Amino acid sequence: MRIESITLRELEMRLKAPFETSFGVTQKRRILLVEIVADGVTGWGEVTTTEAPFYNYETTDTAWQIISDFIAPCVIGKELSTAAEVETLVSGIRGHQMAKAGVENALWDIEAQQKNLPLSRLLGGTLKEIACGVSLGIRESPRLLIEKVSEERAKGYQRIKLKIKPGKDIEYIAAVRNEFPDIPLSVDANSAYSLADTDHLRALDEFDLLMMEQPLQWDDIYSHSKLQTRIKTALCLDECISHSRHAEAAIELGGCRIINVKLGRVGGHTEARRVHDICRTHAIPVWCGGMLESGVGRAHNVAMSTLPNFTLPGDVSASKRYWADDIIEPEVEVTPNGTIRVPDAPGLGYAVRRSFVEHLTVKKRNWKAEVMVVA
Ligand code: OSB
Ligand code: MG
Repeated sequence: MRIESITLRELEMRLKAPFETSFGVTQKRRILLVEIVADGVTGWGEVTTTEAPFYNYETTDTAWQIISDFIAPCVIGKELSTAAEVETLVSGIRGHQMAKAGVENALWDIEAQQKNLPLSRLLGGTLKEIACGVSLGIRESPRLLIEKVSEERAKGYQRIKLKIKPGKDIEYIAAVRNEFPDIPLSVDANSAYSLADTDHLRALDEFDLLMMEQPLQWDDIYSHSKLQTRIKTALCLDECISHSRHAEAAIELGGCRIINVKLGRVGGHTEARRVHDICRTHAIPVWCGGMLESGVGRAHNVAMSTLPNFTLPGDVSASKRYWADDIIEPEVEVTPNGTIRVPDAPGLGYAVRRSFVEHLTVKKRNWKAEVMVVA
């Protein structure tokens, strides 16, 4: 595939409801989409950065800059035989996985269309339906949280993940567990605690949680390995895992028993598959995390979640939970059993609503390859 054109857009999209984590409240999303044309075929990728550097160090603005000044110029006009090959073109850029993933994933969409395969199949996915859970933001009271959990359970979601932070943890989890004694339940602290809180975190052991996600510092695998020896609940790493070498280190150190794979956080489908494979070799289950994505990112998550070691319900849920109108059609829908049916059309398997995307676009930049003159 010869990369003929790259278009970077920033979209402004408003979540239906504010989402609160230990690092803050989000409602207005600034989403970057990457549209690439190669050999006349169009592919789409999403940059899954947050607006501020509170999840990891990337932001919507840093990704715009890294793609504009470094990634697009070194990719435009290049000839690749597979999407995975783009990795070598951008390997000199340290970090900035989310910026790289937006570009790489658009190329995977193109490769799948060129090979007339659904992206899930091209990636090696086998599942026809994926299991869905939901991630619930922090609420004002345990009572309001219980109401939200009931609502999501009624829709069929198979696992409920509750965001926690100091002061909004034990009391909330105890209340939900008391109301729903048997549901699969997990918590996500987004790095709001430290090892000094070990006794406090151990108090969560009694609630039979499926896992505790990323309680400690965002870049500290070693402290998680110490915590894991001191609590019974399985730790799951999210923020700490930026690539497959981190996954290997975390597993060897005993820093987690489960890994959350996010396409953006690890740099795209190629590296996500490596993380998946390493975990599979070590019998560490994985699941697909979410970053409040638009339909484009969501569709990529659906494809990735079909790989065989995605054995736990992910945070990939219906478009309607986030957006009044999503930018893809059909929108991502969840069955009454709490699953998403994997599309079987070539590529992403969902169509991008181009005129709606244009309507939401607040900023746009394009790169075009020089026209090749055939003598
Ligand atoms: O830690 O999984 C996280 C959203 C933004 C940043 C980090 C996280 C999240 C979520 C939301 O949990 C998951 C979703 O997209 O529903
Ligand atoms: Mg998380």
